[in-house]
Amino acid sequence: MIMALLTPEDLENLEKQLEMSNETVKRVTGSDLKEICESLYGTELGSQTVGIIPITAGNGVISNFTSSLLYIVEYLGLKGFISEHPDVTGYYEAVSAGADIIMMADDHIFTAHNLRNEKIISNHVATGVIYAEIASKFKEANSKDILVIGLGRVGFAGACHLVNNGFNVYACDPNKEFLEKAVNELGIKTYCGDDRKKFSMVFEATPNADTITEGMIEERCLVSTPGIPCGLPPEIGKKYRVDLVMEPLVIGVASMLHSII
Ligand code: PYL
Ligand code: MG
Repeated sequence: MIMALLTPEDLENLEKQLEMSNETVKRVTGSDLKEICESLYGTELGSQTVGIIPITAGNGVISNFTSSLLYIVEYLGLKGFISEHPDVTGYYEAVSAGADIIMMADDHIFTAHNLRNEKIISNHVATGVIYAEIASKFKEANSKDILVIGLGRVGFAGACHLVNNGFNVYACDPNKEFLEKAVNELGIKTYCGDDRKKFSMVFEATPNADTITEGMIEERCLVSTPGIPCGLPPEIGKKYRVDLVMEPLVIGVASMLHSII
């Protein structure tokens, strides 16, 4: 199953996208991204060096992917470098140069591996967990009910995290097998369009637009999504008091790094 791949356009103005989403996170949850990651994983980033390796497999290198990772690593206060060579040669180079953490991605897995403590994480798990966590910390929520849209690798990881943290998870996915797996393994409740139930917290993890409809959301609502394109139609965002936390890479990478320190 080919996962949705980032495009160079998705990664443009990363600093602006990060500033905007971090400001929203702080306003709607009371904590900023760093505080949320620190309390979520119980870790603080130190002065580790991250070796970033371009990978030519599959669709090949995304022009600004590794440079975006270097920006994020340094934004988070770590040291980083991009290996001169890609693939195996780059891996050998980065480890030999003393990298503490290796980051690299093919078309299926984007991983961060801490060579010092052996911890390893994938972007889809770390992203699902952090975006679900952000949705669940909405200060103005008046119940533990939370809607998860999309139960693929990212959505399932987020739903699992929310169930483990005692939230009433309602979820939907057009793929019946994904839905059944989540019901059987996580005990989530299924949500379908003709339910009258409305939510003030929504975690959306699909590669589709317009997955969020008026019938799903309270008048005041937080939508947290790594999904590209955005699942929230702009007219609905304007018509109701909806806050949106959405950003293509930084939030997911911050979660990855905090999870393996
Ligand atoms: C990690 C992102 C989040 C969403 N989709 C994932 C994606 O686009 N993965 C592909 C990343 C390919 C990177 C390429 C390079 O430049 O090294 N192999
Ligand atoms: Mg992200």
